[in-house]
Amino acid sequence: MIDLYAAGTSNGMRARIALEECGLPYTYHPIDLAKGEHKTPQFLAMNPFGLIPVLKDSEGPGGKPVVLSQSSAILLYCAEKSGRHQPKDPAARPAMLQALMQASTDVTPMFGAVNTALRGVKEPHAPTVDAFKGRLRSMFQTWDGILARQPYAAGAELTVADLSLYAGYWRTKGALPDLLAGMPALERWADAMAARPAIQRATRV
Ligand SMILES: N[C@@H](CCC(=O)N[C@@H](CS)C(=O)NCC(=O)O)C(=O)O
Repeated sequence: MIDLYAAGTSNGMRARIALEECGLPYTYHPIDLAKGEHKTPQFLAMNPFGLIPVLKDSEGPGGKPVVLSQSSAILLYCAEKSGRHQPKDPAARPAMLQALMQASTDVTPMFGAVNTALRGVKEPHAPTVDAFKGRLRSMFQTWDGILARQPYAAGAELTVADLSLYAGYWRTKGALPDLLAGMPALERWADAMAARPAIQRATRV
């Protein structure tokens, strides 16, 4: 049995997309961040950093229970458990890891920086907001160029890197759609991702 404790953020969505795309049955436990449900003693016992998402699997490797945080760790865990969304050819794995890390550790935190600078403070500092927005837009522009040359984030096949990137794209599209204007290849890729039944189930929040 798998339980996912998450919210409708980019990192939370990454974990949810992972479970849906990997076809792993799970129970979703929405965590209300505004109410501080991620700071309760019960939650901190699962993740002492007090951050979502957290996955609990009662039947991990060797039949042993697993408690796992970090959305990209959850993504890779689901891919390994299901055998899905990792390149068959080991030679394609470095490109997958590179694309995965860019999406997870560059795009999503930069979205978080924009969000914090824009909405997390009483009086947003316009030059800071613009600088973070510029960096985020530039990352998506680079992805637009990459996706104009190849169908998926890491090359010819859909991998966990696409699932990670889509979580960041989905969150940005919802909050800052103007930032993604004029990126036709990225949009084509995102439309194809959004049409996937597993993605539709995950993003139905
Ligand atoms: N690197 C972590 C980041 C987790 C994270 O920052 N989670 C956010 C939501 S996207 C959170 O729980 N924020 C609540 C808080 O900061 O109090 C991951 O990929 O899971």
